Amino acid sequence: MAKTNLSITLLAIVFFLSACGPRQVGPRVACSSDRDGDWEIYVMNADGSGQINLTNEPSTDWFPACSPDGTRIAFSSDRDGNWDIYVMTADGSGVTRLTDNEGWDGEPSWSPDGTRIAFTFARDGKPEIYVMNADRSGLTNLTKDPSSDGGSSWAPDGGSIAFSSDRDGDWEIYVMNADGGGVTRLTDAPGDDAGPTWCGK
Ligand SMILES: [Ca+2]
Ligand SMILES: [Ca+2]
Ligand SMILES: [Ca+2]
Ligand SMILES: [Ca+2]
Repeated sequence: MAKTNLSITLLAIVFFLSACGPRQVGPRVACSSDRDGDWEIYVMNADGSGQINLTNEPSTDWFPACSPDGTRIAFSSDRDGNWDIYVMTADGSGVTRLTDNEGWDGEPSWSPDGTRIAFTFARDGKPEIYVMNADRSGLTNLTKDPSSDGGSSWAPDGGSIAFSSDRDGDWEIYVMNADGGGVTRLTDAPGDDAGPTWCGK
């Protein structure tokens, strides 16, 4: 009887703890915040509830990008003394470093099928758009242009990538094939144009 009571008590504790924990309701929002004194990646429910610090690490953690299926989050961090791209599962576990180089790596963007990540890599102060497989293999420079290129955003059909570049003297929006070919300038405005993102499917 004592054993049965203990089991019931344990079950009640587990139920209580699960009921009190953050509840996930539908798609969540990931963001960066320095509310605890340094930048971290947070996630929250779409109504702002259940905010969780996923990185909880004293370095700067920025640029969260959720994989299309919501199971992984790519981000950029200087935790190893240099800005690199990392990926973790959506609960903050299993952090894996994907890049390991002297340059600045940031702004990750997932391919729609979740197999590749485009990002900005500034090797010698000359940012380029690179792509790699999500297992860090197959690193490829897509832009190979002496000007600054950054802010990549993968098209919903996976076939092209929008980005911004100052190659004509000021920042404009461009689109290229996912292999770096077929570069087309979309804007030609005198001011700076940046931060492209795709709307719709
Ligand atoms: Ca941090
Ligand atoms: Ca780096
Ligand atoms: Ca460049
Ligand atoms: Ca412009």
